[in-house]
Amino acid sequence: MSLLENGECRRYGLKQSCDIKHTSPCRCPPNVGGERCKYKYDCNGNLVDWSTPSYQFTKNFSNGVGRDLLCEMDKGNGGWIVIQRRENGNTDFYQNWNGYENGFGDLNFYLGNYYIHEIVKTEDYQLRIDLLDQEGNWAFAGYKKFFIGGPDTSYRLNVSYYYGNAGDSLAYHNGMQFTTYDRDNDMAQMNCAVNCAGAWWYRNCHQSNLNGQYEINTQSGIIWYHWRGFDHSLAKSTMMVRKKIKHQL
Ligand SMILES: [Ca+2]
Repeated sequence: MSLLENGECRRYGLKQSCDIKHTSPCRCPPNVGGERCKYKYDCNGNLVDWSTPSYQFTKNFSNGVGRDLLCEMDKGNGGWIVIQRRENGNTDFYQNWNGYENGFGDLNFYLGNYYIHEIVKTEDYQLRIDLLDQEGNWAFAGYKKFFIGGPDTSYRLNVSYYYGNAGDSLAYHNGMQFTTYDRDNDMAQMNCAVNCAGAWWYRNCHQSNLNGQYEINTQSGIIWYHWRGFDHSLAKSTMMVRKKIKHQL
């Protein structure tokens, strides 16, 4: 809890604990000092009651497509748009460039690089990744800066300012373009998407492979190296983005 300081959100005049120094002030921790905060932010940046549950909403994108998005309100103080989710092995994540650009899936899904870029292109978004291992342990990795470039950059990854308890298995991928089995943008001689049975911002392959194969305990699995190594395929994964709230001090 060292990241948290007691303070008052000047912008809204709310007396509550805020993470003043490190992330987005005025986002209330769900439970501090035995008292629940009264408010948290939703995915539109509105302050809502702390008990507001996760919800779906429709966002219209500049290509004319309306997509249903999931707003996660329970994890990390809420207000997160889910961009990737693995819950079970029922969805094929070994998809081609077009699949990863436009998205696929339902319960298990990838929102699509085009849409992720459209959401985060203002470059004031953060990323949170929640992971469940095969023994039922949870861990998370947060990044205070998360951005992917547009199609002309092959959705190049720009991620930094890690925090969390899962370890930083994305730093190795920072600056890389996206690779699928039919489009090789990685630095290895072979195609890492083929070699690791997924699609990711591969470098000379990976330290994380969250679009890998379900229940395959090798580098082709759902891997977050700094937490469970290369031979433990994770049972669940959720990737979420949230717009930073500018505070006024
Ligand atoms: Ca290659």
